[in-house]
This record gives sequence, structure tokens and C-alpha cells, in this order.
Amino acid sequence: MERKKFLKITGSAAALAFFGGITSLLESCKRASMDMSSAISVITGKFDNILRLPPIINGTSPINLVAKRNTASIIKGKTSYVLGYGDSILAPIIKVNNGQNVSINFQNQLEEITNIHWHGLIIPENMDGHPRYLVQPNSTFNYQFSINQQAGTNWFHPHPHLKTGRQVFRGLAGMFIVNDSEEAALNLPSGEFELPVIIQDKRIYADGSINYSPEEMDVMSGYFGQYICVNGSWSAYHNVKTKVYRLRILNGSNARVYNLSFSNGIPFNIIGSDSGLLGSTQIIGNVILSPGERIDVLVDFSSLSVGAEFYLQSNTFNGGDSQGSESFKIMKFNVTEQVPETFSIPSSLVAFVPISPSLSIKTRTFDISNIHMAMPENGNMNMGMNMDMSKMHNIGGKSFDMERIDETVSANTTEIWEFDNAAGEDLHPMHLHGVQFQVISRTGGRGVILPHEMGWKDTVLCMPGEKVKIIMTFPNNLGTFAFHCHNLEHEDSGMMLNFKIV
Ligand SMILES: [Cu+2]
Repeated sequence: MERKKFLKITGSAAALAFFGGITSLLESCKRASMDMSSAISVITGKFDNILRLPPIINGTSPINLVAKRNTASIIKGKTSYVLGYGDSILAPIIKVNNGQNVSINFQNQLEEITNIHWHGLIIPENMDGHPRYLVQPNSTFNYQFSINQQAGTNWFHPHPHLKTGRQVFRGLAGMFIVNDSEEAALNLPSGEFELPVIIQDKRIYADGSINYSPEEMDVMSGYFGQYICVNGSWSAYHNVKTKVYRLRILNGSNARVYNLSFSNGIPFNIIGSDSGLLGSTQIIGNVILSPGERIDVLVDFSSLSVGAEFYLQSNTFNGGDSQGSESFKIMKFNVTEQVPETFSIPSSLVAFVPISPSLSIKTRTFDISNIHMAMPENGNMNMGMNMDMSKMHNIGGKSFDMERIDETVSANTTEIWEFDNAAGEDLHPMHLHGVQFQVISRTGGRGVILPHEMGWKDTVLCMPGEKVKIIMTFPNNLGTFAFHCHNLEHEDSGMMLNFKIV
């Protein structure tokens, strides 16, 4: 057996011990040899469930968010038991303007600790939702910050260590949109022509509750679901007119990566990356979007005929050990009304200034291949019951320690960080809190910077075999922030470190 496979499997035995299960190493070996991708096959429905559209809250007045148990109709005609920040699954969409002060009164009505991480927002460390800052059950916290960043599609979700995966999977997440005047000048499609598309896969029990019970293979690869949902609707459809639409697409899944395209060949006009608009529109037929990433796209339905039906789908891709082997439909679009369209898709968007690599004062490299288990402090690899799940993944050989500062950086300085997955077998979407970056190179694997990466990013996908370099200038928000893999099972099993801005 290869050394790295052996290490993975011994780690998986530890995971089972963590979850209180009893299994032998032999059993783990048998399971590890199974084809992971065939273990969870996507279930395709009739696409007769009307797409849920989360309500929109304007952030100019104080916002109330309550994390609680809810019911939702994820599958048509069935009740599902979920978590949400409103009255259903997910949260209302929060919309704010750059320069605005935001106040969110958060109430935790769960029976466990939680918090909110504002993914993509550049805000002070005590508001960012680091796992050190928790909100106890039946307690409240007032998140207050001012928005000082360009227009973009951000989001929010819980971040309590070891519980993030479960709380997000059960339904806690939402979209957070920042608008600004530069964006307004583009007169982009709005109202019914601006559509949130939050893609998530769910495992659902027969009784309607969401199943989150990861076993060793789930912790290694990530937790997948058979039901591909958009905005909390499985097998959904949406009626459209013959217009240009703006789709804000968020991959809010725990672990699943999608290779997105339209079944009728309509291209994506990509106008924005994770948290900002691009300098110029990038036209492309498909986008591989990993957990945590967003794309802002214009899609032109104006030449379609009434009665046309087509799908947003995911195609197969080369994604390492556990991903990309299946193609499936995600949601259906029906063209139901012919209307005139005068909007033409702009080729030039906003002023986007690349950060010059010559400004970088330091390059740091992080081995994210996970070919070695993190070593415990005493140097002994304790197999079995003594080793917990929180050590199954690592960055540079270190698993997450809440209080340890792993990297120290200076405010207002620029650095290059490299994520090295050259020897890795799994893909890892790497996310930094507290800063926005630009991708400056990718070597190995796909070998290029992709069209949806040519702007402000906070999450970047590193496929097996790839080394990805990013550049960023740290803001003047002093304190400790996290950076981690956004495969939430990898994150919860240790693939997270702290960096401190001083
Ligand atoms: Cu990962």
C-alpha cells in the first residue's frame, strides 16, 4: 500500500473513533478502495419545483437575523427539517452600499454554539466570525461594521470549529451583496432580471430531515448529497423572458465542485469574481466553481424563443480522487415571455488595477497536499482512539489550533502566498479571511489563470498537481484571522491556520 494512502486510511479509522463508531482498520481499507464518486450518485427529478427566491433585506436599517430550526419545501410536496436565518432554509439576501454602516442583531436560537463569518467582507477581526468568537445558545450578538469595498457578491455562514460543516449543510448560509456607484453606472440587469443562484447539495432522510453524519470517507473527500438544490429548492425551474439576466452564482456546498455550463450552449459573460467586478467581460462556455467561490455573470436569453427549455448543468471534469466523475442537471429555465431587449452586454466594466508582484515584501509557501498527517506534539503517531478527527487534514503539516498564530503579517504590506498541491490527490479551495487577493499564477494541472479568476478573489481552487500563487495587500484591520480549505469537512478536520495582522 502506498504510504500516503496508508496514512489517509489510518486517519480515517481515527475519524470513526471520533464519531463513536467501531470499525477495524481492515474495514476502513475495504471502504477506501470503493470508488468514492459512485457512492453518492446525484438524483435527478422532473424540474417541476418552482425556484425559491430568498427575500431581500436592505441593509440601510438594522437587520435582525435569527439562527433557528425551520421547515422548508426542498423537495416538492415534502417538508424538510432545516436550519435557517429566517423562516426557511438559508437567509434573506442582504444588500448594502459601499460606505454604509451595517448593524446586524444576531440571535442564536439553536441548541448549540454558532457565529457568523462574513465571507468576502473586509471588516475588523472581532466582527469577522473567527471560531474564537462564538455566540452561545439563547444569546445575541450585534455585528457592526462599515462597508469599505467595491461592489461584489459576498456571503455569510457559521464558523464554529468542528461544527461549521454540519451547520452549513443543514441550511445556515446567505448572500451578502455590496453595491457601489461604479457598478450602478453600468446599468446592469436588476429586479426580476437579477437572480441569486445558491448551489448546494443535500443528503435528505426519508423523514425530510437533512442527514449530516460523516463517516471516514466523507471526512477525507468531503460530505456530498444526492439532491442538488438551488436557493434551497431541489429539481427547480424558473420562468424567464427573452432578456439579458444577471446571475449571481454561489457555490455554497460543503465539498462539491461544479463544472457549470448551459445545456443549450449559451455562454457565460463573466463580469465578476468572488468579491468584485472585473475590468472586462470574459466570455466562456463553462466554469469550474468550488465551495466558497462566486461568479457574477450575464447570460443573454434574448435570442431564444418562447417555449425553449434548457438547463444549468454540471459536466464531468478531472478533479482528483473524489470529484468530477458525474454530469448532472442543476436547474431548468423555461422561456415563457417574449419582450424587447435593448441592453447590450458591456465589454469594459470597472477600473481594475492588478497588484504588481514587485510590491511583494515576502513570499510564503504552504504545502496543502496532505500527503503527510499532521504530527502530534509528542511526535508519536497514535493510531485509533487517541487520534481525533481534528488532525486528519493539515496545511504545511499543521492542523488547526485556535490560539496558535501561524503567520504574522504587517498591515498595509503586500505579500505573495503560494498554495502547493503538486503532490496532492484531492482538490482544495483555499480561502483567506480578512483580505482580498488576486491570482497571479497557476502551474501544473490546469496551468493557467482562469477567466473567473481575473479579479478580486477570497477563495481559489487548487486542483491536484497545481501550485497557485496569490498576491494581496493586508488591510489595516489588526488581529487574528483564519485561512483554510473551504471543503468544510477538510476545514473541520484541521485544514485551517491563523494569521495575525500587526
Ligand atoms: Cu481541502
